[in-house]
Amino acid sequence: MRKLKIGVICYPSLGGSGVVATELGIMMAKRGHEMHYITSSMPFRFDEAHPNIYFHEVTIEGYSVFKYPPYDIALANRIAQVIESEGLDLLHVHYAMPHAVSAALGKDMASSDIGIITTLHGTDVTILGYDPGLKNTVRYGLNKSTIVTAVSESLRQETIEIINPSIEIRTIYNFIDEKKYHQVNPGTLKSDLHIHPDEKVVIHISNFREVKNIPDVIKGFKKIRSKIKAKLLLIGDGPEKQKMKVLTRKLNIEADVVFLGTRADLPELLAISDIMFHLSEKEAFGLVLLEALACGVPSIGTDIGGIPEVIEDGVNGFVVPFGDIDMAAEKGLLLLQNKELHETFSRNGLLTVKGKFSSPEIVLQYENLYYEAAGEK
Ligand code: GMT
Repeated sequence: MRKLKIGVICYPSLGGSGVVATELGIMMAKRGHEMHYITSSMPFRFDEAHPNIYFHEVTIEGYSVFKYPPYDIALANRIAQVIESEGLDLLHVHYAMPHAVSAALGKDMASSDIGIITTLHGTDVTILGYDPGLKNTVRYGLNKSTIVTAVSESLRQETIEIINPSIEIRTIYNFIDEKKYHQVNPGTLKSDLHIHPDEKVVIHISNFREVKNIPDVIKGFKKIRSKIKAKLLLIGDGPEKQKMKVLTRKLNIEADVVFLGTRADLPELLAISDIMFHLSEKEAFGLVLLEALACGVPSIGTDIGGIPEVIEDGVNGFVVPFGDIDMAAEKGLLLLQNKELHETFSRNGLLTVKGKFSSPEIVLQYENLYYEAAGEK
């Protein structure tokens, strides 16, 4: 089939939706499609040149008449320009707000009839969809799309319940780059971090926002630490970080909690970790859970959103009720103290990634949608 020209709109900075948008773009570009990113800055994975990937910057002047510079309108304007200058076949929008609305507007400005695919990632529905000031706009963006996808079945259902769009929503799971996320040799990393070879390691990776519920991670770890020697690695950065540092001091476990900030060596950090704690209050998918599975690390996650679709309870990890710190610690200890069970879960996790979340399969699902949105199916 002919190769397509696809305009991609996403948040280019670190974040799960940006990771998925850029990984998908890299894989599509390798399949010969032209990927045109229309974003406020260069997406973070594109620091090295990739053939077939182009960047069209959205800029906006801060005129004094604007209380808020209208980024959404500037984005629509740039989308219209790129539709015309590059002869795009379709747009793929990641995260509905404001991208789906800007895409619809840009398409209209260009008097174009190209298809728009909108992929919902999570809080664009599970937080913004509940906001009366935005709900109609989210619904409008979805109804103006040609195809809408959600990254989990749970998000698909919640979108129907909350937004009630007139368009069908299809589930396409997230994926990871298996060439990056697999079991690697961490070298001397464990000792470099001053962790004794006999100490167990619990890891949590997130953007340190309130929905990640990091206090439960720290409190659950404290319960584990009261039974065995262990360290908690907290990876990432965000608004809750300072409060979490205060909490570890208050709980008197600061010697065993290591804040490492944002790191590029996640496969190595996962290689020295025994389990992941991911006890979110909201989570449409949980990309880090998939990264952990691919590196052989079982997770303890909450029964929230799409988490139970990634963690198969009692098979590749454990799912516990949200807020149940005792059970999170208990399940964590079960894995940390039972080598055979840990090995079984770790093996099962690798099979989950190969089966349900295989990147070639998922990229094909998106490619089929691309042809459908371009009117070629
Ligand atoms: O919705 C967000 O909080 C931001 C978004 C992002 O850009 O990282 O995260 C969501 O999308 C990820 C990729 O699809 C999912 O893995 C995350 O579960 C989801 N976050 C939430 O639902 C809180």
